Amino acid sequence: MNLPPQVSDIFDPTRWRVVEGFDFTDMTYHRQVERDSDGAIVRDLPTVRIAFDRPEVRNAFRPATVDELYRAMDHARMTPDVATVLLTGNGPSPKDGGHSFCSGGDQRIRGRDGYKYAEGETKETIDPARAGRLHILEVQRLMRTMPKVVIAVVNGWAAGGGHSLHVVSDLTIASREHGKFKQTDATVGSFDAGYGSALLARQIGQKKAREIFFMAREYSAEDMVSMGAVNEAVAHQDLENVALEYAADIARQSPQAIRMLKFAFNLADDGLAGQQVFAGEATRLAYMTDEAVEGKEAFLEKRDPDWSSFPYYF
Ligand code: S0N
Repeated sequence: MNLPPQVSDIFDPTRWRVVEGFDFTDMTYHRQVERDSDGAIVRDLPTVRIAFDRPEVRNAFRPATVDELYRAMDHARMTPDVATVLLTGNGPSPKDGGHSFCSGGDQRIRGRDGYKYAEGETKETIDPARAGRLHILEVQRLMRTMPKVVIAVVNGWAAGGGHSLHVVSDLTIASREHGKFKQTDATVGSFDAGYGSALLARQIGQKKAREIFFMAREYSAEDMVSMGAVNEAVAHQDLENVALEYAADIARQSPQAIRMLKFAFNLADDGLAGQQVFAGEATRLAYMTDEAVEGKEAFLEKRDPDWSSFPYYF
């Protein structure tokens, strides 16, 4: 049986294959599969698993991590038969057994000048085109605007920028034993003043969101469920199974309905950018109508469009 390597304590290799074509060092990227009794892959299923793979630093992200996360997420966005992305963390840590989803920006390589250096890189050697990019925000926007459901599967610490990634996910499921939440941005002098804080306040209310950011306290998965920030706290061993049950329920719905609903949920909070995403999908649907085809064909045939068979009111 040709199974992918074990990457976490709750990863079931029989359910996944490695997505080919990526040479990742900081992330893993798997596609859910169905196998026959001999272990041969019968077919792909509509869920992918994207995971931080730096458990020795609580899955902190450095620039290379964010690049890989973006590439995997964008590949999932563009794969037509993928409905759901599980975002999670591998582990536990080989050093101390600690469990982590993601602990945010790697503090060892954060420059005073706002740059995030790769290991061995300096202000003098950094590619100017890459300098000063806080590009985890690009990942957040991709997760927010992609027409797929992103589920944060919080298997351990969600801290700092890792906490923000769970906030921006469509749904969150957390390990009852190991899921821990702590917004440490202000402790280390950083602040996610976008989705990480403002969207959190929309989700759970201003007072609780301010408490989480201003005091950097630790919260359990069940605390977060009671605040409405997490959908469900489940036994650690069951976490990925429950996530896959969520994904199976999502895959039973109409893809078009899911994307219209996701964009509708985002619209008011995302302002004109949210309207643009929703409207883009509405325009794509409108292009499929006879009315839109009449407009296009009239132009190509150099005649006036004939709208007479298209009502102003249904
Ligand atoms: C997660 C915490 C609470 C876990 O505590 P615990 O279990 O006691 O473990 P530790 O012993 O502390 O950690 C184990 C080892 O892991 C290393 N480590 C942990 N987190 C990081 C990290 N973020 N960066 C580098 N190393 C990390 C520890 O040092 C330790 O290593 P050893 O064994 O060698 O001693 C606890 O670990 C904790 O509080 N971690 C720090 C959390 C944090 O403050 N994260 C950064 C917060 N800020 C951001 O994430 C920036 C956000 C961001 O990136 C952003 C936001 C908006 C706009 C742009 C950006 C951007 O910068 O791109």
